[in-house]
Amino acid sequence: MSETRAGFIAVVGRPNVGKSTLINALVGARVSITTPKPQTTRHRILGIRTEDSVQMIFVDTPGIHTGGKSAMNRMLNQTAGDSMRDADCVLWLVQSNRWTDEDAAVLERLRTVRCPVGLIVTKVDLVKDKAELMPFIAKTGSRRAFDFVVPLSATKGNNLDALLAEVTRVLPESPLLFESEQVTDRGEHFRMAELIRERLFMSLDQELPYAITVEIESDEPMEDGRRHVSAVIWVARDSHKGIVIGKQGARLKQVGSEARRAIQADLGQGLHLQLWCRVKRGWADDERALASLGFDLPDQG
Ligand SMILES: Nc1nc2c(ncn2[C@@H]2O[C@H](COP(=O)(O)OP(=O)(O)OP(=O)(O)O)[C@@H](O)[C@H]2O)c(=O)[nH]1
Ligand SMILES: [Mg+2]
Repeated sequence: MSETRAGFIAVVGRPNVGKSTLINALVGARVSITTPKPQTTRHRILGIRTEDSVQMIFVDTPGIHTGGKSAMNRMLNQTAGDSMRDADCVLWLVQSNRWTDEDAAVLERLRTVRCPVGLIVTKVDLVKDKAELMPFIAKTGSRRAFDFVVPLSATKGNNLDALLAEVTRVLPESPLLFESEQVTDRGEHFRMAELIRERLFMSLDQELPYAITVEIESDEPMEDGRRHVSAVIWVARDSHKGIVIGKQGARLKQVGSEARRAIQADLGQGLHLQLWCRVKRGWADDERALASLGFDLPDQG
């Protein structure tokens, strides 16, 4: 019998460094939503890549951040921390030539990690003169001991092979843990809700209310073969409802049609999508409300 390797690779870093984009590129499927805005990812999401005898189970995590004191902020940071603790390997992402206090906070969290840690310098395509990257990579690489350092661009696909080779090297011998065709652990309704939230985040500018979550309320087959899906966009304040709905419902309508197209592409099936916006006051500050909306609350110890 041939030897197989498999393991969990936690992908961590401050918000917006490119964690989800990298995992999607490595898995070759859009398993996690991405936007130009920080705090896009809110859950632990697996992206699975299987090649012959090696299975890499990438764990997407919420960006570790310092601002924000709500129950949701605590939950996001804790989810990221737990994923690191349970991993066989950790990839710490830092954006090219950009070091912030939040990166320093993540570095602090890495102190207790005992498994192999790789430093991944992301978005190298944004630096025109590559010589300018060298001092940054050297400086960041000296901040702790790393098992490997890989600068790459997920959007351009540069140097992903180097990362895959390093991860393969450090993964433990293990039977494969998922079916080889499976690319994520998340089901259809989760992905639908995420695609709606992605379109909403893209549509909202600076006025973005972070306390938005989406819940699939019903999903019924229609006579014409399509599916009828009804989803609720939960906001935390009355004033946010107007922002989400937009002038004469324009934003909700546009988000609805963009999300419908994205979901149809994911499902490969026609869809009728109905969106509602409702207020659940202060849900992001309330752990019970978070749990009822499908957030996995960390153990309280
Ligand atoms: N130019 C460039 N942009 C990138 C690259 N990787 C990611 N981005 C962009 O960076 C932004 C953030 O990417 P995400 O993948 O959502 O970042 P994240 O770390 O998952 O963010 P959170 O989920 O909020 O913690 C998006 O606009 C991406 O398109 C890259 O290699 N090059
Ligand atoms: Mg993300």
